[in-house]
Amino acid sequence: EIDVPEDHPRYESLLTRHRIEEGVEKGITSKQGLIAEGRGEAFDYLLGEETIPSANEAERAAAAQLLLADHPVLSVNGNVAALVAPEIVDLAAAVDADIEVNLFNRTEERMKAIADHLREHGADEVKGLTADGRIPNLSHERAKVDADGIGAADVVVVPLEDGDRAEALADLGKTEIVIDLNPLSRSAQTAAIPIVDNIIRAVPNMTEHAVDLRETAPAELAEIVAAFDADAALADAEAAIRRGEL
Ligand code: PTJ
Repeated sequence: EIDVPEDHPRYESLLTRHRIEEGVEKGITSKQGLIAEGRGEAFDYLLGEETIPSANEAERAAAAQLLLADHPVLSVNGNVAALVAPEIVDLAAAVDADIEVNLFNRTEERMKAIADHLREHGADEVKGLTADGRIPNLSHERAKVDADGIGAADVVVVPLEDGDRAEALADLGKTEIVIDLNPLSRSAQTAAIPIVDNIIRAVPNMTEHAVDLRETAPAELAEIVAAFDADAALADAEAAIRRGEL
């Protein structure tokens, strides 16, 4: 389906780009999603297109936080669905989380296309279409959530999220795990656990950590979460980007 030479030095980056293009063609990803992808790629290039150690720590802390949660929800938008649909399904299974489609530019067509796409990749229940809950302090379309999904969640994973929505969710008292390659974005700055890594590496690595930590006692999981320092992780990612060692 995708014609990218595997020996190309930037194989993964080209593959990602093709997936986003395909997402737009299938009505999953918004046109703005193409711009967001380009922005992400620039940061990823400067990070050496690899998971830096502080991001790996964040992914481990996020896995611990998700295992401790009473009602974790993974939020999926048009970019996330195009890039990591099967990996999101695996993570949800590993930490027993709900999956909810939650769009910045919400249209019923895209909501449905993404829910169908997730189901095709193994999700049995996809939330977001009921939209009987609201996030306060956001305009109508952007505020819609499922009352028994993100509305009732204690921990939410919001990848590639807009800053306003990330702040509004944090104001609601939800513990936020943000995946965003820009350590200076408001979403990353708002997060309890910011993960500065490409979502295509971050999600499978979170699942691996969750599988490793599955038998770990809650007190020990809580220690892993408490030992994580969000400000230090953001500063470390920013320093890595500024050094730009390639
Ligand atoms: O599908 P929708 O309607 O919900 O819209 C989704 C987008 C992503 C278009 C929307 O949320 C948006 O406009 O987001 P922003 O404000 O462009 O923010 C996206 C952030 O994600 C930016 O900081 C990018 O650097 C970052 N980003 C882009 N691609 C990746 C990424 N972070 C991690 N992995 C990526 N592959």
